[in-house]
Amino acid sequence: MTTINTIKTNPYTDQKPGTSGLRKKVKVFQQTHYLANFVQSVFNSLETCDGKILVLGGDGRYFNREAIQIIIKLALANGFAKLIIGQGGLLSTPAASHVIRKYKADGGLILSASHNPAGVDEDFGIKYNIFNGGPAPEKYTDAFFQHSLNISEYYLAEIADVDLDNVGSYNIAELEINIIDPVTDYAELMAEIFDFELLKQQLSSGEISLCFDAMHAITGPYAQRILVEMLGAPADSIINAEPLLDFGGGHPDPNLVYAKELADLMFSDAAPDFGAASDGDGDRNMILGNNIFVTPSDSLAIMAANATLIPAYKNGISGIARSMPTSQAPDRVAKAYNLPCFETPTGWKFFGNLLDADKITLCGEESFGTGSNHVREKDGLWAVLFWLNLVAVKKQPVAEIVQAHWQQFGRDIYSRHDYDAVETEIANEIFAHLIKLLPSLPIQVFGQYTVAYADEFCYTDPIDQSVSANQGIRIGFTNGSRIIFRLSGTGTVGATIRIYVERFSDDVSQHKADPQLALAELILLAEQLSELKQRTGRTEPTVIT
Ligand code: G16
Repeated sequence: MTTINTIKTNPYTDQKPGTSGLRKKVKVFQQTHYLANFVQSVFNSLETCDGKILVLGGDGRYFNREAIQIIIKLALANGFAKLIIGQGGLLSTPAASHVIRKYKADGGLILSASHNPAGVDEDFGIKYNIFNGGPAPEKYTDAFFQHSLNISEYYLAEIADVDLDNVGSYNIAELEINIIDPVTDYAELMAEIFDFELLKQQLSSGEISLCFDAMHAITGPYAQRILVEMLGAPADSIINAEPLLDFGGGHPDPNLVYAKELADLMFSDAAPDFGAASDGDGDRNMILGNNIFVTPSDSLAIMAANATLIPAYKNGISGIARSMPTSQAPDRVAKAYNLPCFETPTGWKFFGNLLDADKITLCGEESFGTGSNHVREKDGLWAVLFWLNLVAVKKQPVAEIVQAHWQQFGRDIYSRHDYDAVETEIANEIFAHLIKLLPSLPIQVFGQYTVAYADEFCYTDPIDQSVSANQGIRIGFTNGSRIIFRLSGTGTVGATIRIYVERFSDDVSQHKADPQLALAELILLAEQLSELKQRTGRTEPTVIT
């Protein structure tokens, strides 16, 4: 008989999940009972754990293995029947989503702080995904938080640490532990979606040359298996391929600032045809061509416009969804093809109901996330393969594909300015000030921009009618331009203020325009309306994408 210990504990008051799970500094997670409190609160909020199947894995960052051992003991003590764990404790977020769906698990715990840096002084995170493979919707995360505020004990099985490194299945007491290869199921799924024959032909012959930056995070082994071993790309097509506990000290956020090595290469004379990067847990993607960066909003629009060229979507797509701050480029494609188009709050969890109801096939966010109904998470390598498949079928460079899209639909010139680690109180004051300003803005004229509406985004889910209020400030102009203000839900230090600006242009001469110049008037207006610079003392954003 395995001994189950009841451990007395006290609640922590800061375990409210953010945009994507609970993210904190490693040192916060290492506090006595902290992780166990949260996981027990998740388990307490489920109807029952008895006989259930749970998937477990993470992005391999510092504290991943320790956390997994604690969770195994909690899961056994709480009555789970089976744990499916990625070998070495590894599973990318999209792979975990697929494994939950494929093996009909009841849910999964994914250990990751996504694109946030890793290491003893950096970030860790944990999120719960439900039976459909998607991030727990708000009614779940609210329940986790409520339980965490009232927790007084948790349950821990007295067992030795489990061997995570050998694939296989065995029992500890009544709990079946199944250690699986983290890549195989996912790679098989990709081979069902894309034309692997065509890709193999073009990648192994060098017809398409590529550079994929795994940023020393989870996608290294996935890219190695799929791009190199299955599709025949040269081994040096992957850079920073080895996953490291601290992601090599880098910031595994695939954008032009943090994936600088890749960006420099793609804008040099030595640029290959195709460049891409993914993030810490493998759900984000950045797409580049020779001397061109594809914004995530354009990427979604271009995917939607060309979906029928990809085997899995050859019969067409049911609809598209984008998060509110994502540009309106996908909406133009939806309109042209007479497809339903949905605008959801930021956070992948809001796409789950639409995907389950087959209202949409493709969805995406400006925050370097795109995905489809194949899983219930955004999916970095899927996006890379989608683009490679597109380039292979069209036999056109990325830049030509993008230019042709703009010719047909016009260009939504877009940029996001981030101000990181702003004092929380100051950030709250800025938002309070903006909210106060909103009623006075409509019909005011600022240079060439007349305000059409100014509000706080509130979303009613079309499937279950749940309402999510306060999802960011929108200022829309009569010419379709927008300024959006949002507070990040994934940061761990102070507050991160995001300003998103977009302007539509169907003037071909604007197709080469630098977004910072083309958007200068709107950016200045956003800074003036929010009084951001005066209030924070900052002179420029931390990151511009
Ligand atoms: C997470 C969510 C995304 C969301 C992003 C926004 O990304 O999964 O759906 O778009 O956060 O972040 P923020 O609230 O900071 O703007 P990830 O990749 O961190 O899991």
